[in-house]
Amino acid sequence: MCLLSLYDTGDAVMTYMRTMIVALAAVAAGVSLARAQPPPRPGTPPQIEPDTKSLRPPPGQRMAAADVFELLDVNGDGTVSAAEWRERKMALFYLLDADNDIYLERGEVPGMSEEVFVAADLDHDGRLSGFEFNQAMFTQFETADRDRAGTVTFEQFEQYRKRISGP
Ligand SMILES: [Ca+2]
Ligand SMILES: [Ca+2]
Ligand SMILES: [Ca+2]
Repeated sequence: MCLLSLYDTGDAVMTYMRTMIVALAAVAAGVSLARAQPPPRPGTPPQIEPDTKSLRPPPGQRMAAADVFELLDVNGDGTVSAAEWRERKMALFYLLDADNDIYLERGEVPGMSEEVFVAADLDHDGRLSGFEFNQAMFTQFETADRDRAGTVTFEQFEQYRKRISGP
């Protein structure tokens, strides 16, 4: 009797352990399934809101710094924070891409020095993809926030814009 109940208990523990192992295996399988999802293809810029096409200047004209700044300043407090910059900086890419081919050719960033352009052009094809733009040193918040105050003011953004799209 005593042995039997001990056996029963042991069996129950084994069943419990087996259930746990199956459950853990299922979780592990779920994790590896999630990891198997392919990463976004480099060169495919993330879709952004709002639509930048309406803000894009007519051919031959520069984008208005005030309009772009307003787009970047999500909460409308008059400065662009690092989080706002990260959220909206791809809007700059779309605005600068005048011929809408999802690449920035040399002529689309006339204010940019050759050195900065070459450094950003990771695959050396002479144009900047959305991926390259996103990764580039010149699109990092710290580059625009020159005084390291943690916010980009309109004046700083105007200077930044000139360094990319010219005076
Ligand atoms: Ca803001
Ligand atoms: Ca282009
Ligand atoms: Ca490139």
